[in-house]
Amino acid sequence: MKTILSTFSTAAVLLSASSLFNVANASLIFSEDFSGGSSSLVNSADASWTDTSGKGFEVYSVNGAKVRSMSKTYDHDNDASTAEIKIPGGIEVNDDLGNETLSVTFTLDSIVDAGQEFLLTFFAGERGNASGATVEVYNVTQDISLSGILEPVLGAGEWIFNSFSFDAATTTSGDDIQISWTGGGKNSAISQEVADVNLSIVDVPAPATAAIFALGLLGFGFSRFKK
Ligand SMILES: [Ca+2]
Ligand SMILES: [Ca+2]
Repeated sequence: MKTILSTFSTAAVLLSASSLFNVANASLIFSEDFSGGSSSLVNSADASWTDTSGKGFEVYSVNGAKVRSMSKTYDHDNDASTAEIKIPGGIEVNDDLGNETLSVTFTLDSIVDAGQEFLLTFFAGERGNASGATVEVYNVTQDISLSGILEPVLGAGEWIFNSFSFDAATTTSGDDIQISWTGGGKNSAISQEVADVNLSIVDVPAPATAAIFALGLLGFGFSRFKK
C-alpha cells in the first residue's frame, strides 16, 4: 500500500509541475500592481474601476501597508526560497464602508482558443477580521460568471498568493470582463487587502497525457506491490 500512495504523490507532483509550466506560457490580459499609489488608479490603462461608495479608492504605496497592519514585503515570485521584496502597492477594498464591492472592467482584445482557460492571480491580506471576503470574474457582455464566487485566502497582516483557474466558457474577443472583490469586514477599517493582480489566458494542462502518465505510474506501483 505504501508503494501505491507514494506513486500517487509522484503523479501529483508531476501534475503541478505541468501547471507551472503552463503559467510560464501565460498571455497576460490584465495587470495592476497599484504602484500608482493614487486614489484615481491611474496605473490601470484601458480599465474602469468602480466601488460601492463611489468616493474614490484607497490605493496605497508600500508605506501605506503598515498603516493597515499589512506587511511591507511579499513573496512576489511565490517561491519561499527567494527573498521577499517590497510590495509595489496595494488597495483596501473597504475604502469608506463595510463589505464594499470593488470592481474593474476592461474589454478583452484577445481570442481564447479551445484548450485555454483563465488564470487569476493576486496577493490577498486581511486587516482585522475580513471573513466573507470574495472575488469573482464575470463576463459582463454575456452576463455570466466565469469563476463563480471564490473565497481568497487572506493572510492576517501578510500577503498570501492566490491563484484561481477557470473555464473561459464562450468568452470571445470584444467581451467586457469584470473582476470584483468584496471586502468582508464590518466597517471601513476592516477589509480584504489586494496587491499585484494579474489575469491571464493559459493553456489547460493536458489532462490526457497527464492521466495516461499517472495511470502508467499506478500500474508500475501495482506491479511492484504484487511482488
Ligand atoms: Ca520569494
Ligand atoms: Ca478604509
